[in-house]
Amino acid sequence: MKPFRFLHIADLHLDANPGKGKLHLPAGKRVIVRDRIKAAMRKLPDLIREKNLEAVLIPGDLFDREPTDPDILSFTIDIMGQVSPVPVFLLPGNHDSYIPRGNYDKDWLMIRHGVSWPDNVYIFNSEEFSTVPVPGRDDVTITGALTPAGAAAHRLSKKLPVEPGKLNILLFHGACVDGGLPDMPAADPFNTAELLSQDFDYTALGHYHSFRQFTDGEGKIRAAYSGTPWGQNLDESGEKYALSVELSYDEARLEKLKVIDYAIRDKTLDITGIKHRDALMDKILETIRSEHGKNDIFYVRLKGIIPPTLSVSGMDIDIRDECFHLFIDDSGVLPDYDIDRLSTEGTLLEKEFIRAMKARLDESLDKAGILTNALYYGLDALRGREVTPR
Ligand SMILES: [Mn+2]
Repeated sequence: MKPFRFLHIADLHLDANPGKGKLHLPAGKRVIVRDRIKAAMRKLPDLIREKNLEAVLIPGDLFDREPTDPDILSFTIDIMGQVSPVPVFLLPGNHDSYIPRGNYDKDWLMIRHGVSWPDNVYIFNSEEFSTVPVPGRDDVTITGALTPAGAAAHRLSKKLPVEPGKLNILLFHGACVDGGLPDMPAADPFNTAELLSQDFDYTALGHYHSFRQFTDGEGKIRAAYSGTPWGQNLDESGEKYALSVELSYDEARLEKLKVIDYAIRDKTLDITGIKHRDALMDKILETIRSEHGKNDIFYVRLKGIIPPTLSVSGMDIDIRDECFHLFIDDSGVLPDYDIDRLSTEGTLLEKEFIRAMKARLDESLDKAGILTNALYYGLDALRGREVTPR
């Protein structure tokens, strides 16, 4: 039998607001990241042709939200049409549920926007598992079901039917609850044993945003999370992929495809011993250069003890030739105040403040972390330093 080759791409989260929150991406740069994601989308049809892929499998969260910006929706529909005649199997996720008058309501889209999903796109629209053939490949089936709203039972604890003598693939948007993955209970829970007890040759998983593969007792890859193909938030740092899968009865061969031209880099830097801003700047630039992605977004977490003369907040580093964006998180640094000495030789106010705070620390040891921070905030303020949250 000829192997079946397909693209597994999940959790694209189109129409999200990239860089919001901790990355502090300004509006102008967010537009650029959105454009980079669109450019990656535009390249997909050619990539699929070049790699001779026979189908596209999207197990959920193609869009970040409902309602989606109509222009992004129209753009996405256009791209999926360009993939034709290659079929696209689309499973709505927990971010882009199948709802009446929503992204996947074909009739409504036609009435509302005058565009709708092309014929090569098959959308799973029932909470019951259903199985469909792949056009042109009557030896391959695709099974899928919508993520039920609210807390769900372990639906993979029951064995789902497969068609003997065919390659059977499951699309599933759900949370693997064992194996040290982050707790994301908002979609169908399952555990590794339930997943591997199924008779599917491959399960294309969506929901988690990092790549992970599941191998059975014989060392055969039986399922994978492709992860999101592009990071948009701090918890999506590092390399991201879509998967090119070549599936036969004997094996699933996965190839990680980088489809985006940037990554989010989450770096921690111990700056103990750094004496002034110039040296700190060098150290940060050195970190950026060690990765050297001109389009990359850097989040640099500083930690350690710094001299009281060094104030990190408000520091402006020229990164034009280095990377796309840099945010410095200095919440992990402590100024090297000699508390003992200040408590006897500081200004009258410093001495009084340290005495009062130490008394509180002695009384409430359970709040030592908060009170120590308060002590440092107070000293920062008394010395005219900018007070930034730690
Ligand atoms: Mn999800």
